[in-house]
Amino acid sequence: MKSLFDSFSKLVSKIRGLTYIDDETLREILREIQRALLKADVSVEIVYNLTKNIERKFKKGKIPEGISPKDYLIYVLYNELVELLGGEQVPEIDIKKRPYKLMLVGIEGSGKTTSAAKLAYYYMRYKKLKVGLIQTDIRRPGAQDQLRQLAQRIGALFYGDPGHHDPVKIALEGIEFMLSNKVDLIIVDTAGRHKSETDLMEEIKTLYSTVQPDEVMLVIDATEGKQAASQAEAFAKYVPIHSIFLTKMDSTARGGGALMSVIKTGAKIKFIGVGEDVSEIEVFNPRRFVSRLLGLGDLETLVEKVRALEEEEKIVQEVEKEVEEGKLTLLTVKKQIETILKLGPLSKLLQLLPTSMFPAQVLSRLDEEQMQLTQQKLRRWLAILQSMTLEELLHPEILDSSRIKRIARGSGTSPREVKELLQYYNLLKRLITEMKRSRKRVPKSLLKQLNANLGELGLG
Ligand SMILES: Nc1nc2c(ncn2[C@@H]2O[C@H](COP(=O)(O)OP(=O)(O)O)[C@@H](O)[C@H]2O)c(=O)[nH]1
Ligand SMILES: [Mg+2]
Repeated sequence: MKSLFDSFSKLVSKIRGLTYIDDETLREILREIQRALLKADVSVEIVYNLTKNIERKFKKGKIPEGISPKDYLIYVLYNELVELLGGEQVPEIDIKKRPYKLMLVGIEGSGKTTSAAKLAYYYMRYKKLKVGLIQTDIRRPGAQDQLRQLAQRIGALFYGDPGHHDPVKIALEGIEFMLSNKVDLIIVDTAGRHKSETDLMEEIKTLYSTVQPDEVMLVIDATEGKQAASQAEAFAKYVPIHSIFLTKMDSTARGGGALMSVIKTGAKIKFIGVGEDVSEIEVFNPRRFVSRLLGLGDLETLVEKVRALEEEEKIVQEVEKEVEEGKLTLLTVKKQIETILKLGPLSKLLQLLPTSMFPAQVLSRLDEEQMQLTQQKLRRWLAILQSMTLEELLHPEILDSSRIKRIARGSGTSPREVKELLQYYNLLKRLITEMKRSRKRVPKSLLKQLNANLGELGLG
């Protein structure tokens, strides 16, 4: 895994060091991305599609103002990698049902027994659950002792029996034992070796119907690289696979390929193993993983910023369109305020406002303190707008005094404030109509009125 991290962080510093990005440098960067991924055993098809997408999105995408092309390229790369690794969604880790039965399956040596202990450790330590471990593997010499000792180390309950010749009996007795001990989470470890694959799969199937687990987690060794997917597919033929635990991400360069191939089958990776110790378990979070992969502490900030700016661009266009058509609804005002609040004072905010809300000459005089006041005011206005129904947002003329009272109550403001917002909105609409009619400058008288209004907000 290290080498993938190394090559990507090198790549990112290289992009950051570029003075410009032309077709030639872009091609070179894309080639390097390909090399890094192929080295990590990512399939040729995935690599090809990924770099094609990056190229297309970088060339076609409108780079938001205030973002440099190289930052935008990093952003596109980040987005594509996150997508490949399962998207924004973080796997559901919390256990809702008590007791919850989790059964681990996988071939011998994949890391089942180690991962069983890691899971117990994780849920005990971070979710404060009472956890029990059951060892049904009677084939691998030492498997019973291995899990017993691990359980002892972390303080989990254990059930197993080295003298037994029937895994199903161990499972039944084990569950009985865990239930009488009021365990929240029961983890059942299974064997991974048999005379033949069919024998193994038959045993797992029988155990599955005996244990009736709430979740079957397949344990796969990341050193398998892109072959990992075929294991997931093979097991899925016999038992439902609800989630994946990918082990040995620390000890292989092929982790990237393993991750991506497994995700492509539609399986959900929940945890990764990053070392031999019981504590070396991580929840698999695509965004966090990619941030680390690209070696950027400030990546999330960059991503948030580009996203907010893209969102802003959409709203600016919406406002412009409504202005163009001579109408402006409160719904758009609401979206605008939401975006402004999200972006904070660092952004294009100051240029966004004058397009419809505040005259530029007022805003150019805004200082820190006034900015704070504006934000406070906008937050209260947003609360008001959030208390309105869609119909009210689209047709503010229906707002009578009883509706205004309701909205004020719902937003924790006063009817006076609601009216103030409506006044402001009406003024804005007039301003827009005037601008449209005159196609010239805003009439002085109107501007004066607006300024006075803003003065009350601490903006004048
Ligand atoms: N480096 C590393 N080794 C691991 C990890 N998980 C398991 N192992 C090792 O893989 C080997 C097989 O593990 P084991 O749990 O016995 O596999 P099982 O046969 O599926 O039960 C052991 O030497 C473990 O220490 C991991 O995340 N990282
Ligand atoms: Mg084992």
